[in-house]
Amino acid sequence: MYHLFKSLYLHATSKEEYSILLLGLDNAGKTTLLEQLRALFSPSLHPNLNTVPTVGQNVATIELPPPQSLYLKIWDVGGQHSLRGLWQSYYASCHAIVFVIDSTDVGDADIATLSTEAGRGEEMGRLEECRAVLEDVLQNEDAAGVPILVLANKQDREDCVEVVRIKEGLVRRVFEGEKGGSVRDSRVLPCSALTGTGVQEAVEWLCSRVKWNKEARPPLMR
Ligand code: G3D
Ligand code: MG
Repeated sequence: MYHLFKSLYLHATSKEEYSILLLGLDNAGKTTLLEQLRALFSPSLHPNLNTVPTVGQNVATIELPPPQSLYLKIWDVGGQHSLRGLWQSYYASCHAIVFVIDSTDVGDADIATLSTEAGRGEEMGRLEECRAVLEDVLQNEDAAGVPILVLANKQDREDCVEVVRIKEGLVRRVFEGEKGGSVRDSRVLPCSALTGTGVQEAVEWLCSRVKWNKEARPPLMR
């Protein structure tokens, strides 16, 4: 009887927890986004927006009030080239991926303008690097079927490329290209991790998609 009541109690008081993986090139704004999320959902905290390049990982758990009533555990695992090998180990246990793009550092964001020779020999441009890294994520078997939110970050800056160009010129072409991997839930949204604009919308999309996909990737209960 005790065990029955205990499990009923735990069931009534526990919430679903979903893991979200923040990926993207270094300097895209992942750590700033993590700090902004932490502050948005714990109003007593002031965001620490003075980020330093991430070595290792940062993690934050945010609690969403009703109607969502769930936890998001957000992993920022660093985007420098040397750290990207670590991403693989997070794929199998994540429920959604956020791919952060620096909208001021992708040229004209049109991968059709890249020559096929680009990236071989000479150092890769940032647009080429962004495409290659996004393709790697999409092609990884452990990340198959995981919803992906692409954030066109730094939209507060005057020199940013607008979201529609990033969506049409880069993201759609990668998703529909031969290295686009399997069909999956995805969305491209504009945001500014620094000012917080668009962050709430990003969280709403993530909550709805991880719930939608919960049979394929069940949450932890805590
Ligand atoms: P990363 O974790 O992806 O490597 P960071 O990126 O979060 O460390 O951010 C890299 C730089 O971009 C930081 O500037 C940060 O303030 C800036 N940044 C991040 N998001 C935004 C944004 O939405 N708008 C603007 N204008 N800047 C942003 P510094 O100068 O500290 O290197
Ligand atoms: Mg960082």
